[in-house]
Amino acid sequence: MKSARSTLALLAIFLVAAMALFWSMGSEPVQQAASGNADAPTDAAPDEQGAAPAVPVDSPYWSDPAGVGQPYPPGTVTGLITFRGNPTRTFYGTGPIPRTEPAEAWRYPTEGGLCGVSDDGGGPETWCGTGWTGQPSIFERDSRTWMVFGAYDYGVHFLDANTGDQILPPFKTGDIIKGSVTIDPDGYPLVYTGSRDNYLRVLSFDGDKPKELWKLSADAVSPVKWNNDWDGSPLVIDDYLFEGGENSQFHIVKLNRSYAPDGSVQVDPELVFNTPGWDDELLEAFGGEAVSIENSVAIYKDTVYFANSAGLVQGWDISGLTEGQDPQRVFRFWTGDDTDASVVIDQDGFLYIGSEFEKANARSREIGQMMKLDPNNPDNPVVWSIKDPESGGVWGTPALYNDVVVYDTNAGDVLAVDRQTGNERWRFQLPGPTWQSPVVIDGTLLIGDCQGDMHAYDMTDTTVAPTELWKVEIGGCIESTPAVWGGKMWFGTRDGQMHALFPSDQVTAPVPATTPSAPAVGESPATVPAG
Ligand SMILES: [Ca+2]
Ligand SMILES: [Ca+2]
Ligand SMILES: [Ca+2]
Repeated sequence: MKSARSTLALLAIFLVAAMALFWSMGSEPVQQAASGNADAPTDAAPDEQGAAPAVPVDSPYWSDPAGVGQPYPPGTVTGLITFRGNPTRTFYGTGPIPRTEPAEAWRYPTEGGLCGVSDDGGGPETWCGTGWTGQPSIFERDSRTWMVFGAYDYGVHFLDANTGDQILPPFKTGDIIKGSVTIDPDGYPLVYTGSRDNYLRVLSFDGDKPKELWKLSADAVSPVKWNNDWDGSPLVIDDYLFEGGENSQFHIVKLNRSYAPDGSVQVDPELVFNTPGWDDELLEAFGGEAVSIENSVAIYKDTVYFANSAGLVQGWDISGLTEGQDPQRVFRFWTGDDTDASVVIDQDGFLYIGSEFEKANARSREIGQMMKLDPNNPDNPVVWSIKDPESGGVWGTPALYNDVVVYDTNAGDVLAVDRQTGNERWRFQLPGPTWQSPVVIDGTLLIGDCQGDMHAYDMTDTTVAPTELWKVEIGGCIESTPAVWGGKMWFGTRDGQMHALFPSDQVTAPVPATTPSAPAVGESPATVPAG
């Protein structure tokens, strides 16, 4: 949060004063309130063991470096509320992930699947469950743990994360939802979600059913290229929303959130900035119009980073946004190939990139599929890179953990790379493709495979190959990124359902083991890229 937002600063001062007054009146002091985040995670920032630096409420930046590895920066919502948890896409939830085999607490729906028919140009097909990226959001609200996610049945679902019961009926968009929703970080009962139906939506969930308050069409801006879906998980900071679209444009929306006199939440959004995510140099070099932005934008300090399907990684300076200055592009790097993994940023501002290997062009052979970039050295930003075309490259968003970065590949490789040197520490193989993003919390690596097994590995020592702690057979390709909260785990599969795995001592009546059903119909991740 930028200190320039004087109203917020004043509000904070007022709140502190009000709390001080409350305590001085002789009430029981609420200790958690003083720390501001009662449920602060126990896992340290990726860079450090032990105490993580506090994220300053009055940071001069849109996204403070101290927020790397931490939950969504100062806001009022406790939870995992966007794809990879925060603006640098480096928070995966809270542990501890159980070290012994968990039990399946619930499944949703209890019968049948979350299926919908969609046509990506090759004719209508039935899609089931959740896929890439498909991470649920988990958050605390009204003494309940909520879970919100979009699925292939066109629906945005609102569940009690502990029971799997519907809190609200689903909101149906006009097509399948591939991306991960974002929950408003400031406590407004709002969810931001894309869909393949060409709209990015703002939905409210303060009533007895979710309500559409606003939507942005992929055709609202021009020029556009290639497609019109919205897969990226938006970021919301200080009433501004940041989002890339498959229309190949980057958008900034001023949300103007407030409450109506009757107490219901309202928005009055205004598109304040948009820019093509391509340039002539890219079109010429890449040789095509497929320049969609499908990853989720990331923000570090005052720069927004994203990449597109032609492999252009870019940074846009937003330091003057609130003063009416248009963002300026300050970083440009071409990987050569489709980059759908989100840009991951560490505390020092280095970028970790994963690219696919589809075009098989000279640039992607030269640059490689996994890389660390230094945006402060724009003429020669490659700190290290790994050439691994045989793997097909990367769809999952890499995970930072202590001194390594963990990638997974289309071929099912899971590997750790020394963040300093770029040397590969270890690698193992799962039944691919693995398109989900690895989750590492408190020394435990959680990752599923496309045969339908969820695995946990001991990763406390990053220098040795992880040993498997447990494996649970779920059935159905696990293509979506899991959400973890308090050691409980949630993820959807391409078989059609959302699954909840809890530490076994917290499950009284486990769901019977699944019999893997017929292979999911529709797009197979093995043959069709994330377009
Ligand atoms: Ca579409
Ligand atoms: Ca793509
Ligand atoms: Ca897409």
